[in-house]
Amino acid sequence: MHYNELKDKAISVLNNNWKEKFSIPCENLYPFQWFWDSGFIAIGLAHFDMKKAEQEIKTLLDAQWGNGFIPHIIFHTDTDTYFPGPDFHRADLHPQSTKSYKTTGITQPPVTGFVLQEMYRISKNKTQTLAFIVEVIDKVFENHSYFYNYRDPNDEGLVYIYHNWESGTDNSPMWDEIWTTMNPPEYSFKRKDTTHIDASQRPSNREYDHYLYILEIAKEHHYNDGKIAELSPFLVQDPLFNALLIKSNACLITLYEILGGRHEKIDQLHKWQEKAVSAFNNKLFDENLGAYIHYDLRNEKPLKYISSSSFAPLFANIPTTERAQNMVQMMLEKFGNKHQYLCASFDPTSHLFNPKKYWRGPVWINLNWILYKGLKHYNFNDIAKRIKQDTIELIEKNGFYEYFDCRKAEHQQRNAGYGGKNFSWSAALLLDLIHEHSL
Ligand code: 9WN
Repeated sequence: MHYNELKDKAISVLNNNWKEKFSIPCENLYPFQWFWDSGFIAIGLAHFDMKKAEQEIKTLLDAQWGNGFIPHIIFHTDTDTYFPGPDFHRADLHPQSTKSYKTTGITQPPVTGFVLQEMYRISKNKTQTLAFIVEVIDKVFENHSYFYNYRDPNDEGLVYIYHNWESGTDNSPMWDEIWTTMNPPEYSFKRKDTTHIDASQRPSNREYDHYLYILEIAKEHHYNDGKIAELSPFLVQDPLFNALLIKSNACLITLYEILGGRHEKIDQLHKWQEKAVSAFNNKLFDENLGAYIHYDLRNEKPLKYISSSSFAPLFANIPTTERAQNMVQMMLEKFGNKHQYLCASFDPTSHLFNPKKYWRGPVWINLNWILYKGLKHYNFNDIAKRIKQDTIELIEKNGFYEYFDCRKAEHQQRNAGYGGKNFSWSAALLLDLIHEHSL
Protein backbone atom coordinates (compact mmCIF):
# COMPACT_ATOMS: atom_id res chain seq x y z
CA MET A 1 0.00 0.00 0.00
CA HIS A 2 1.31 3.43 -0.83
CA TYR A 3 1.69 5.80 2.15
CA ASN A 4 -0.94 8.13 0.67
CA GLU A 5 -3.59 5.44 0.86
CA LEU A 6 -2.62 4.62 4.44
CA LYS A 7 -2.70 8.31 5.29
CA ASP A 8 -6.23 8.70 3.88
CA LYS A 9 -7.41 5.73 5.89
CA ALA A 10 -5.89 7.13 9.08
CA ILE A 11 -7.59 10.48 8.48
CA SER A 12 -10.93 8.82 7.97
CA VAL A 13 -10.54 6.81 11.22
CA LEU A 14 -9.89 10.07 13.07
CA ASN A 15 -12.74 11.90 11.36
CA ASN A 16 -15.16 9.08 12.22
CA ASN A 17 -14.09 9.11 15.86
CA TRP A 18 -14.43 12.90 16.13
CA LYS A 19 -17.50 13.91 18.21
CA GLU A 20 -17.81 17.68 17.68
CA LYS A 21 -15.37 18.77 20.38
CA PHE A 22 -13.35 15.68 21.32
CA SER A 23 -12.45 12.23 20.00
CA ILE A 24 -13.37 8.79 21.25
CA PRO A 25 -10.64 6.11 21.21
CA CYS A 26 -12.93 3.86 19.13
CA GLU A 27 -16.61 3.03 18.59
CA ASN A 28 -18.42 0.68 21.02
CA LEU A 29 -15.58 -0.28 23.37
CA TYR A 30 -14.56 3.24 24.46
CA PRO A 31 -17.39 5.76 23.92
CA PHE A 32 -15.96 8.77 25.87
CA GLN A 33 -12.88 11.01 25.98
CA TRP A 34 -9.74 9.54 27.57
CA PHE A 35 -6.84 11.70 28.84
CA TRP A 36 -3.74 10.23 27.22
CA ASP A 37 -5.65 9.10 24.13
CA SER A 38 -6.69 12.71 23.57
CA GLY A 39 -3.07 13.84 23.67
CA PHE A 40 -1.88 11.30 21.10
CA ILE A 41 -4.93 11.96 18.95
CA ALA A 42 -4.21 15.72 18.94
CA ILE A 43 -0.76 14.98 17.45
CA GLY A 44 -2.43 13.15 14.56
CA LEU A 45 -5.16 15.77 14.10
CA ALA A 46 -2.49 18.50 13.98
CA HIS A 47 -1.25 17.02 10.69
CA PHE A 48 -4.48 17.76 8.83
CA ASP A 49 -6.79 19.88 11.00
CA MET A 50 -5.07 22.06 13.61
CA LYS A 51 -8.38 23.55 14.79
CA LYS A 52 -9.65 20.10 15.76
CA ALA A 53 -6.34 19.33 17.48
CA GLU A 54 -6.67 22.52 19.51
CA GLN A 55 -10.29 21.77 20.35
CA GLU A 56 -9.37 18.26 21.50
CA ILE A 57 -6.93 19.68 24.05
CA LYS A 58 -9.21 22.56 25.08
CA THR A 59 -12.05 20.14 25.83
CA LEU A 60 -9.71 17.92 27.84
CA LEU A 61 -8.43 20.85 29.89
CA ASP A 62 -11.91 22.22 30.36
CA ALA A 63 -12.60 19.17 32.54
CA GLN A 64 -9.65 19.94 34.81
CA TRP A 65 -10.50 20.07 38.53
CA GLY A 66 -9.92 23.01 40.88
CA ASN A 67 -6.74 21.36 42.23
CA GLY A 68 -5.15 20.92 38.80
CA PHE A 69 -6.07 17.23 38.48
CA ILE A 70 -7.05 15.98 35.00
CA PRO A 71 -9.38 12.97 35.01
CA HIS A 72 -8.73 9.85 32.96
CA ILE A 73 -12.21 9.71 31.42
CA ILE A 74 -14.62 12.55 30.66
CA PHE A 75 -18.09 11.08 30.26
CA HIS A 76 -19.52 13.39 27.62
CA THR A 77 -22.60 11.26 26.93
CA ASP A 78 -24.98 9.18 28.99
CA THR A 79 -24.42 5.84 27.29
CA ASP A 80 -24.34 2.79 29.57
CA THR A 81 -22.25 0.74 27.15
CA TYR A 82 -19.08 1.14 29.25
CA PHE A 83 -18.40 -0.17 32.72
CA PRO A 84 -17.58 1.35 35.17
CA GLY A 85 -19.42 4.53 34.24
CA PRO A 86 -19.85 7.84 36.11
CA ASP A 87 -22.30 6.41 38.65
CA PHE A 88 -19.66 3.99 39.79
CA HIS A 89 -16.76 6.45 39.80
CA ARG A 90 -18.66 9.25 41.64
CA ALA A 91 -15.92 11.85 41.09
CA ASP A 92 -18.38 14.44 42.43
CA LEU A 93 -17.43 13.21 45.93
CA HIS A 94 -14.21 15.24 45.65
CA PRO A 95 -14.86 18.86 46.74
CA GLN A 96 -12.80 20.32 43.88
CA SER A 97 -14.01 18.06 41.07
CA THR A 98 -15.36 19.78 37.96
CA LYS A 99 -19.03 20.71 38.08
CA SER A 100 -19.27 20.94 34.29
CA TYR A 101 -18.59 17.29 33.42
CA LYS A 102 -18.98 13.81 34.78
CA THR A 103 -15.51 12.29 35.12
CA THR A 104 -13.49 9.63 36.87
CA GLY A 105 -11.40 10.36 39.97
CA ILE A 106 -8.28 8.69 38.61
CA THR A 107 -5.86 10.18 36.10
CA GLN A 108 -3.62 8.98 33.26
CA PRO A 109 -0.04 9.63 32.06
CA PRO A 110 0.60 13.41 31.77
CA VAL A 111 1.15 13.72 28.03
CA THR A 112 -0.18 17.23 27.53
CA GLY A 113 3.12 19.12 27.89
CA PHE A 114 4.89 17.22 25.12
CA VAL A 115 1.73 17.16 23.02
CA LEU A 116 1.70 20.98 22.96
CA GLN A 117 5.30 20.97 21.79
CA GLU A 118 4.52 18.38 19.10
CA MET A 119 1.62 20.52 17.89
CA TYR A 120 3.97 23.50 17.71
CA ARG A 121 6.54 21.45 15.76
CA ILE A 122 3.90 20.25 13.28
CA SER A 123 2.18 23.63 12.90
CA LYS A 124 2.52 25.52 9.64
CA ASN A 125 1.30 28.69 11.34
CA LYS A 126 3.49 29.05 14.42
CA THR A 127 2.01 32.42 15.44
CA GLN A 128 -1.50 31.02 15.52
CA THR A 129 -0.39 27.89 17.38
CA LEU A 130 1.47 30.01 19.94
CA ALA A 131 -1.74 31.96 20.55
CA PHE A 132 -3.45 28.66 21.34
CA ILE A 133 -0.55 27.55 23.56
CA VAL A 134 -0.76 30.78 25.58
CA GLU A 135 -4.41 30.00 26.26
CA VAL A 136 -3.79 26.53 27.68
CA ILE A 137 -0.20 26.20 28.91
CA ASP A 138 -0.81 27.39 32.48
CA LYS A 139 -3.43 24.69 32.93
CA VAL A 140 -0.82 22.09 32.04
CA PHE A 141 1.59 23.70 34.51
CA GLU A 142 -1.14 23.49 37.18
CA ASN A 143 -1.55 19.82 36.39
CA HIS A 144 2.17 19.25 37.00
CA SER A 145 1.86 21.23 40.28
CA TYR A 146 -0.93 18.89 41.29
CA PHE A 147 1.32 15.88 40.73
CA TYR A 148 4.28 17.24 42.68
CA ASN A 149 2.11 18.63 45.50
CA TYR A 150 -0.23 15.68 46.00
CA ARG A 151 1.35 12.58 44.47
CA ASP A 152 4.80 12.68 46.04
CA PRO A 153 4.22 12.18 49.79
CA ASN A 154 7.92 11.57 50.59
CA ASP A 155 9.04 14.54 48.51
CA GLU A 156 11.27 12.39 46.31
CA GLY A 157 10.64 13.97 42.91
CA LEU A 158 8.77 10.85 41.77
CA VAL A 159 4.98 10.78 41.64
CA TYR A 160 2.79 7.77 42.37
CA ILE A 161 -0.20 6.27 40.65
CA TYR A 162 -2.85 4.67 42.84
CA HIS A 163 -4.67 2.59 40.25
CA ASN A 164 -3.55 0.38 37.39
CA TRP A 165 -5.94 2.32 35.13
CA GLU A 166 -3.82 5.40 35.88
CA SER A 167 -0.77 3.72 34.35
CA GLY A 168 -2.41 3.35 30.93
CA THR A 169 -0.78 -0.11 30.81
CA ASP A 170 -3.74 -1.43 32.71
CA ASN A 171 -3.38 -5.19 32.76
CA SER A 172 0.41 -5.49 32.84
CA PRO A 173 1.78 -8.57 34.67
CA MET A 174 3.63 -5.94 36.68
CA TRP A 175 0.57 -5.60 38.89
CA ASP A 176 0.13 -9.34 39.57
CA GLU A 177 2.31 -9.20 42.68
CA ILE A 178 0.25 -6.33 44.03
CA TRP A 179 -2.98 -8.24 43.49
CA THR A 180 -1.64 -11.00 45.76
CA THR A 181 -1.42 -8.47 48.62
CA MET A 182 -5.15 -7.71 48.32
CA ASN A 183 -8.26 -9.75 48.86
CA PRO A 184 -11.16 -7.79 47.41
CA PRO A 185 -14.76 -8.97 47.64
CA GLU A 186 -16.28 -10.62 44.58
CA TYR A 187 -18.41 -7.83 43.20
CA SER A 188 -21.42 -8.48 41.07
CA PHE A 189 -21.15 -6.26 38.01
CA LYS A 190 -21.88 -6.46 34.35
CA ARG A 191 -18.78 -6.09 32.20
CA LYS A 192 -19.42 -4.30 28.90
CA ASP A 193 -15.97 -4.65 27.34
CA THR A 194 -16.32 -8.41 26.92
CA THR A 195 -19.56 -7.93 24.98
CA HIS A 196 -17.51 -6.01 22.37
CA ILE A 197 -14.21 -7.91 22.47
CA ASP A 198 -13.17 -11.56 22.86
CA ALA A 199 -12.75 -12.07 26.63
CA SER A 200 -9.40 -13.83 26.10
CA GLN A 201 -7.93 -10.48 25.01
CA ARG A 202 -9.18 -8.61 28.11
CA PRO A 203 -8.59 -8.76 31.91
CA SER A 204 -10.45 -11.41 33.94
CA ASN A 205 -13.44 -10.70 36.22
CA ARG A 206 -11.27 -11.35 39.26
CA GLU A 207 -8.81 -8.73 38.06
CA TYR A 208 -11.76 -6.32 37.72
CA ASP A 209 -12.64 -7.02 41.40
CA HIS A 210 -9.24 -5.57 42.33
CA TYR A 211 -9.71 -2.57 40.05
CA LEU A 212 -13.10 -1.78 41.61
CA TYR A 213 -11.91 -2.35 45.16
CA ILE A 214 -9.22 0.34 44.85
CA LEU A 215 -11.87 2.75 43.59
CA GLU A 216 -14.20 1.89 46.49
CA ILE A 217 -11.45 2.83 48.96
CA ALA A 218 -10.78 6.14 47.21
CA LYS A 219 -14.51 6.91 47.08
CA GLU A 220 -14.92 6.12 50.77
CA HIS A 221 -12.43 8.95 51.38
CA HIS A 222 -13.92 11.27 48.79
CA TYR A 223 -10.86 10.93 46.59
CA ASN A 224 -8.75 12.75 49.18
CA ASP A 225 -5.12 12.46 48.04
CA GLY A 226 -3.67 12.31 51.57
CA LYS A 227 -6.00 9.45 52.51
CA ILE A 228 -5.26 7.64 49.26
CA ALA A 229 -1.50 7.88 49.90
CA GLU A 230 -2.13 6.49 53.37
CA LEU A 231 -4.58 3.73 52.53
CA SER A 232 -4.63 2.68 48.90
CA PRO A 233 -3.39 -0.91 48.50
CA PHE A 234 -2.03 0.12 45.11
CA LEU A 235 0.64 2.86 45.22
CA VAL A 236 3.29 2.65 42.52
CA GLN A 237 6.05 4.82 41.06
CA ASP A 238 5.76 3.95 37.39
CA PRO A 239 8.69 4.66 35.01
CA LEU A 240 6.44 5.31 32.01
CA PHE A 241 4.22 7.75 33.91
CA ASN A 242 7.17 9.58 35.48
CA ALA A 243 9.13 9.66 32.20
CA LEU A 244 6.17 11.27 30.43
CA LEU A 245 5.86 13.83 33.24
CA ILE A 246 9.59 14.62 32.96
CA LYS A 247 9.34 14.91 29.17
CA SER A 248 6.34 17.20 29.59
CA ASN A 249 8.25 19.34 32.13
CA ALA A 250 11.04 19.81 29.59
CA CYS A 251 8.57 20.75 26.86
CA LEU A 252 6.83 23.28 29.11
CA ILE A 253 10.23 24.90 29.78
CA THR A 254 10.91 25.15 26.03
CA LEU A 255 7.47 26.58 25.30
CA TYR A 256 7.56 29.10 28.16
CA GLU A 257 10.97 30.24 26.90
CA ILE A 258 9.56 30.75 23.42
CA LEU A 259 6.67 32.73 24.91
CA GLY A 260 9.04 34.89 27.02
CA GLY A 261 8.71 36.04 30.65
CA ARG A 262 7.16 33.51 33.08
CA HIS A 263 10.46 33.20 34.98
CA GLU A 264 8.90 31.83 38.15
CA LYS A 265 7.24 29.02 36.28
CA ILE A 266 10.42 28.19 34.40
CA ASP A 267 12.42 28.15 37.66
CA GLN A 268 9.87 25.89 39.29
CA LEU A 269 9.92 23.50 36.34
CA HIS A 270 13.74 23.33 36.48
CA LYS A 271 13.58 22.50 40.20
CA TRP A 272 11.06 19.70 39.65
CA GLN A 273 13.08 18.45 36.74
CA GLU A 274 16.45 18.23 38.48
CA LYS A 275 15.04 16.37 41.42
CA ALA A 276 12.93 14.09 39.27
CA VAL A 277 15.67 13.02 36.87
CA SER A 278 18.12 12.25 39.64
CA ALA A 279 15.55 10.30 41.72
CA PHE A 280 14.47 8.44 38.60
CA ASN A 281 18.04 7.33 37.82
CA ASN A 282 18.78 6.40 41.43
CA LYS A 283 15.60 4.69 42.45
CA LEU A 284 14.05 3.26 39.32
CA PHE A 285 17.11 1.67 37.72
CA ASP A 286 17.90 -1.93 38.59
CA GLU A 287 21.60 -2.67 38.02
CA ASN A 288 21.14 -6.44 37.97
CA LEU A 289 18.39 -6.38 35.39
CA GLY A 290 20.03 -3.50 33.56
CA ALA A 291 16.63 -1.87 33.22
CA TYR A 292 14.31 0.79 34.58
CA ILE A 293 11.59 -0.79 36.68
CA HIS A 294 8.45 0.05 38.67
CA TYR A 295 8.59 0.62 42.43
CA ASP A 296 5.80 -0.57 44.71
CA LEU A 297 5.59 2.29 47.19
CA ARG A 298 2.88 0.68 49.30
CA ASN A 299 4.92 -2.46 49.98
CA GLU A 300 8.27 -0.68 49.61
CA LYS A 301 9.82 -2.97 47.06
CA PRO A 302 10.93 -2.83 43.45
CA LEU A 303 8.87 -4.75 40.89
CA LYS A 304 11.60 -6.52 38.98
CA TYR A 305 10.10 -6.96 35.54
CA ILE A 306 11.01 -5.58 32.15
CA SER A 307 8.31 -4.12 29.93
CA SER A 308 8.09 -1.59 27.11
CA SER A 309 7.71 1.02 29.89
CA SER A 310 11.33 0.23 30.89
CA PHE A 311 12.51 1.98 27.69
CA ALA A 312 10.28 5.08 28.00
CA PRO A 313 13.05 7.02 29.84
CA LEU A 314 14.85 7.32 26.47
CA PHE A 315 12.01 9.60 25.35
CA ALA A 316 12.66 11.94 28.28
CA ASN A 317 16.47 12.05 27.98
CA ILE A 318 16.83 10.37 31.39
CA PRO A 319 19.62 7.77 30.95
CA THR A 320 23.26 8.62 30.21
CA THR A 321 24.44 7.63 26.74
CA GLU A 322 26.26 4.66 28.19
CA ARG A 323 23.21 3.40 30.05
CA ALA A 324 21.08 4.02 26.97
CA GLN A 325 23.44 1.82 24.93
CA ASN A 326 23.03 -1.04 27.39
CA MET A 327 19.26 -0.60 27.38
CA VAL A 328 19.14 -0.87 23.60
CA GLN A 329 21.31 -3.98 23.71
CA MET A 330 18.86 -5.54 26.11
CA MET A 331 15.86 -4.44 24.03
CA LEU A 332 17.36 -6.22 21.03
CA GLU A 333 18.17 -9.37 22.99
CA LYS A 334 14.87 -9.78 24.78
CA PHE A 335 12.32 -8.08 22.54
CA GLY A 336 14.00 -7.91 19.16
CA ASN A 337 14.73 -11.35 17.72
CA LYS A 338 13.93 -11.56 14.02
CA HIS A 339 10.69 -13.51 14.54
CA GLN A 340 9.15 -10.67 16.49
CA TYR A 341 7.87 -7.22 15.76
CA LEU A 342 9.11 -4.50 18.07
CA CYS A 343 8.14 -3.77 20.71
CA ALA A 344 6.20 -6.24 22.85
CA SER A 345 4.58 -4.56 25.85
CA PHE A 346 6.00 -7.15 28.23
CA ASP A 347 9.24 -9.16 28.35
CA PRO A 348 8.73 -11.98 25.78
CA THR A 349 11.20 -14.18 27.67
CA SER A 350 9.09 -14.08 30.85
CA HIS A 351 6.61 -16.84 31.78
CA LEU A 352 4.05 -14.08 32.37
CA PHE A 353 4.19 -12.94 28.74
CA ASN A 354 0.95 -13.35 26.78
CA PRO A 355 1.13 -12.05 23.19
CA LYS A 356 -2.66 -11.80 22.75
CA LYS A 357 -3.81 -10.25 25.96
CA TYR A 358 -4.17 -6.50 26.40
CA TRP A 359 -1.01 -5.14 28.13
CA ARG A 360 0.51 -8.54 28.88
CA GLY A 361 2.53 -8.78 25.65
CA PRO A 362 1.01 -7.27 22.48
CA VAL A 363 2.57 -4.32 20.64
CA TRP A 364 0.87 -0.95 21.27
CA ILE A 365 1.32 1.90 18.79
CA ASN A 366 1.62 4.68 21.38
CA LEU A 367 4.48 2.92 23.13
CA ASN A 368 6.17 2.28 19.78
CA TRP A 369 5.89 5.97 18.97
CA ILE A 370 7.41 6.93 22.35
CA LEU A 371 10.27 4.44 21.86
CA TYR A 372 10.86 5.55 18.26
CA LYS A 373 11.23 9.18 19.37
CA GLY A 374 13.48 8.19 22.28
CA LEU A 375 15.75 5.98 20.16
CA LYS A 376 16.07 8.70 17.55
CA HIS A 377 16.92 11.24 20.20
CA TYR A 378 19.93 9.12 21.24
CA ASN A 379 20.82 8.48 17.56
CA PHE A 380 20.09 4.76 17.67
CA ASN A 381 18.95 5.17 14.12
CA ASP A 382 18.88 1.54 12.96
CA ILE A 383 16.64 0.32 15.71
CA ALA A 384 14.52 3.48 15.50
CA LYS A 385 14.01 2.75 11.82
CA ARG A 386 13.09 -0.84 12.59
CA ILE A 387 10.49 0.19 15.16
CA LYS A 388 8.97 2.64 12.70
CA GLN A 389 8.86 0.08 9.89
CA ASP A 390 7.39 -2.58 12.18
CA THR A 391 4.68 -0.16 13.28
CA ILE A 392 3.72 0.70 9.73
CA GLU A 393 3.78 -2.95 8.65
CA LEU A 394 1.55 -4.05 11.53
CA ILE A 395 -1.06 -1.47 10.60
CA GLU A 396 -0.78 -2.13 6.85
CA LYS A 397 -1.31 -5.85 7.37
CA ASN A 398 -4.08 -5.69 9.94
CA GLY A 399 -5.73 -2.26 10.01
CA PHE A 400 -5.89 0.30 12.81
CA TYR A 401 -6.29 -2.07 15.75
CA GLU A 402 -5.79 -1.24 19.41
CA TYR A 403 -2.93 -3.76 19.83
CA PHE A 404 -1.07 -6.36 17.79
CA ASP A 405 0.54 -9.76 18.20
CA CYS A 406 4.32 -9.34 18.21
CA ARG A 407 4.94 -12.82 16.71
CA LYS A 408 5.48 -12.43 12.97
CA ALA A 409 4.28 -15.98 12.25
CA GLU A 410 0.83 -15.14 13.63
CA HIS A 411 0.38 -12.56 10.88
CA GLN A 412 1.01 -14.96 8.01
CA GLN A 413 -2.33 -16.75 7.83
CA ARG A 414 -4.69 -14.40 9.62
CA ASN A 415 -5.33 -11.02 11.10
CA ALA A 416 -3.41 -10.61 14.34
CA GLY A 417 -4.62 -7.19 15.43
CA TYR A 418 -6.68 -7.33 18.64
CA GLY A 419 -8.94 -5.22 20.88
CA GLY A 420 -10.81 -2.22 19.44
CA LYS A 421 -10.94 -1.61 15.66
CA ASN A 422 -10.35 1.75 13.98
CA PHE A 423 -8.53 2.88 17.07
CA SER A 424 -7.77 6.60 17.14
CA TRP A 425 -4.23 6.76 18.52
CA SER A 426 -3.07 4.00 16.13
CA ALA A 427 -4.28 6.21 13.27
CA ALA A 428 -2.99 9.46 14.78
CA LEU A 429 0.52 8.28 15.53
CA LEU A 430 0.84 6.45 12.23
CA LEU A 431 0.12 9.80 10.54
CA ASP A 432 2.91 11.36 12.56
CA LEU A 433 5.35 8.55 11.74
CA ILE A 434 4.74 8.56 8.01
CA HIS A 435 4.89 12.33 7.89
CA GLU A 436 8.64 12.11 8.54
CA HIS A 437 10.03 10.75 5.30
CA SER A 438 13.51 10.14 6.58
CA LEU A 439 14.11 7.09 8.80
C1 9WN B 1 -9.55 1.88 31.05
C2 9WN B 1 -8.83 4.06 26.07
C3 9WN B 1 -8.11 3.31 27.16
C4 9WN B 1 -6.59 3.55 27.14
C5 9WN B 1 -5.84 2.61 28.08
C6 9WN B 1 -6.25 1.18 27.74
C7 9WN B 1 -7.78 1.01 27.87
C8 9WN B 1 -9.53 1.34 29.62
C9 9WN B 1 -10.27 0.01 29.60
O1 9WN B 1 -8.40 1.91 26.99
O2 9WN B 1 -8.15 1.24 29.22
O3 9WN B 1 -9.01 3.17 31.07
O4 9WN B 1 -11.49 0.03 29.79
O5 9WN B 1 -9.63 -1.03 29.41
O6 9WN B 1 -5.58 0.26 28.54
O7 9WN B 1 -4.46 2.79 27.95
O8 9WN B 1 -6.32 4.87 27.48
O9 9WN B 1 -8.24 3.78 24.84
